[in-house]
Amino acid sequence: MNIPENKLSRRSFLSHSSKAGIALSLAGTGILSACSNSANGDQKALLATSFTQTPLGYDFSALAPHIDAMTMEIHYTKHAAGYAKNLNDAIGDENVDTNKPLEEVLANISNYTTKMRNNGGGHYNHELFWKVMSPNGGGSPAGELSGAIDEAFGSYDAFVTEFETAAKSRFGSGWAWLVVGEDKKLAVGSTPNQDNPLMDISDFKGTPLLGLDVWEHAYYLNYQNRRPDYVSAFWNVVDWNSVGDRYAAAMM
Ligand code: MN3
Repeated sequence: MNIPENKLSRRSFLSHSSKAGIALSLAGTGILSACSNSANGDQKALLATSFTQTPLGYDFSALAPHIDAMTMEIHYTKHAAGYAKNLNDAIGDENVDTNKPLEEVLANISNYTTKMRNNGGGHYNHELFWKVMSPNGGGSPAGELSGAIDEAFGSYDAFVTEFETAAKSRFGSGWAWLVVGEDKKLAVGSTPNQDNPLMDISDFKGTPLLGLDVWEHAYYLNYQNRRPDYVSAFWNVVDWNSVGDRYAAAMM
């Protein structure tokens, strides 16, 4: 493989592709697997989500006191497991090729049923949520992500304020997001229900780096009606290494 030519062609390809479609297009054409031994392929694979639940990388109690053990257990084993099960029913009913990543379905979700939209979104959103949290989380972003946050929002504190506003002001159930937009710049927004920024029907689009579940089931046992307290506590468990890795992959 001629490395410089490969990099050049990838760059040219990426510059003409939508962010949300990159990993999908690569996976779908076999380019991703062809480059599976390269750092580029490994990084892109970070943004691909499977159709089944990934085991949690930590104990249900590991995020306490910020997110309590019972909330985590019910959230993972009941709510998220339900989305995964219903998604698998839907992919059978609607003949989805599961050799392609879930992201490809989400990017074309207008062609599928409401069941696919709700459960495909629900599964993707939770898989991301578990990955961007860690018992060793907290602190603040480093490296290129830190610089990009400063550039997009003015400062880390300004980003936090904007993200918290998105999370607190989402009426009813939904998610707050940090994404890389099609312009390669960071943006904050929110989506209703189990929609997400990968979906073609979404008003807010991009490649998700960080997502916060603001459905009541995510916080009610510990925080009751105090969503703002839950949103503030979230920063103590954010895994900025994971978010930074996603940023690097999304910018390729
Ligand atoms: Mn949830």
